[in-house]
Amino acid sequence: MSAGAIDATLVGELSRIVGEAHVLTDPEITAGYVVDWTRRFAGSTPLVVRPGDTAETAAVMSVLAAARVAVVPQGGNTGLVGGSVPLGGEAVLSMRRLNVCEPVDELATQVTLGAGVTLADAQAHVAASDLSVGVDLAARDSATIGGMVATNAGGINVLRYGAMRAQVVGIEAVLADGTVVSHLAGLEKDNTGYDLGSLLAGSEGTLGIITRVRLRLHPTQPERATALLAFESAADAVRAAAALRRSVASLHALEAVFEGAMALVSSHLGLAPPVGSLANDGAGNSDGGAAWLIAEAAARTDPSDELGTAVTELDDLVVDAAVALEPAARQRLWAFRENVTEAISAAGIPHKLDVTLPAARLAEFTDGVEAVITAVDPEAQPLLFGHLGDGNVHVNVLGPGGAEPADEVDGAVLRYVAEMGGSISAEHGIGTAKLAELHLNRTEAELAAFGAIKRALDPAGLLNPNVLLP
Ligand code: FAD
Ligand code: 2HG
Ligand code: ZN
Repeated sequence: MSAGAIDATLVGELSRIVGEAHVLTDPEITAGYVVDWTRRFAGSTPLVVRPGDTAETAAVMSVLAAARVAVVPQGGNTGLVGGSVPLGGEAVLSMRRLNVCEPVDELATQVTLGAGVTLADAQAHVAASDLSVGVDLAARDSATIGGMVATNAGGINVLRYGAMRAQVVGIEAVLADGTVVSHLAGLEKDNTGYDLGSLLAGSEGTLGIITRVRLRLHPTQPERATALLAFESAADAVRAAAALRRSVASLHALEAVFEGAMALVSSHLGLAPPVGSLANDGAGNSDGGAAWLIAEAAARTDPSDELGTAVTELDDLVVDAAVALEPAARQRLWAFRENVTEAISAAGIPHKLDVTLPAARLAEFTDGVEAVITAVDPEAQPLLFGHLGDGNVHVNVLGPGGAEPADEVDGAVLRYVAEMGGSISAEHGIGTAKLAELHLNRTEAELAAFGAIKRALDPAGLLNPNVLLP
């Protein structure tokens, strides 16, 4: 259905809508659109179309729908579950040219952004009004607002502001047949029926093409204090995280890096962790080698006393701590968390299992998951880190020499998560990577409801057909 229907007439029709320069068919040029960020998922496409606005997106979709061409919407292509690349030979609809930042609505503290605006550009745009976007993540220079809504992205500030869905106060999208649905008034109270913004958030390109998003904004919190804390056990880190969440009202981020991931990122950066020591440093130290937490407080007035007091009250739980206030010093601490994904990618092609555990099972999980993995693939190397404040652990698994681990590792870890009452996808989505395991978290009745919604909005199944829905 996808490749066969594309001929010169169709390419001509699309070129008339978006301009010849924005219909790409040369495999050398389309190559950048078919492999995902991790390099684990690679497909092929006969066609990449790059519309410039909503009207062009709608016209392109009606042409593709009439020709029954399946489509993968793509933003920054930083997604980590294989959902943004054409694994079944689909056309790619690249949304990056929809990059208009409309003026900040200072009275409503909201802004309307094109789907292709990068998070970094959105952050810079609203910072001029002393406001900030509620979601922040390390892929900010490439990840787009449309992609972030489509995945309901989480990131480092979820414990304060919620994930992307919680930021959306209005949405505009193009449906599979080219119809535009637009609801961008951004009224905080608006009970006039189904909330399409909520439905499209987390829909991973399967229900509609997001073209514009209206986001709620938050007052900037310019005064910051950041602590890096080392622990001898995962259980101590989990207990400390719970205590910090209760005692630090200005808590802005609460992140974790476990031993294997800390060893890898330290070696990638060429720096030893500023506190605690790595068990494999050859020195035989035991002063905190199991887990590290980064706790950041942010407020309009200096939050360092609040954070400092809370850290002191952790007492014997913490083996060692460093606190930084100046941006450069804080960034030096953050480097050990923000660069983990890049360090893993430099080491090989991981399987990424992004999961949430109930607080009561978190430490048991982080202690037990290595045995679950090595029982399936004895040579696999687990690397754990994540957003501990949200109960969200990123389990990355590398095979020997950086190769992929055995495929069975994924199912084993995700079953372990489900048995503990957790979620098999905390923030990255299901994509194609976790399709086979979705049933672990969703009942047959729920999956049937998903299917009914999909058929209602995309009866021909043209939007991202290899993603999310079994
Ligand atoms: P893409 O990767 O292009 O697409 C992702 C999905 O959204 C696909 O299914 C695609 O079809 C769909 N899509 C894209 N644009 C649209 C649109 N306009 N309309 C409809 N569907 C669309 N994620 C987190 O949640 N938290 C993190 O902390 C985090 N950190 C990251 C750090 C790094 C270094 C990297 C590489 C990734 C990280 N991610 C994180 C994952 C990724 O950045 C997010 O999933 C992000 O939301 C993807 O945005 P994108 O524009 O790159 O979307
Ligand atoms: C993060 O929190 C991202 O750094 C990426 O969600 C996680 O690489 C990963 O598995
Ligand atoms: Zn994350």
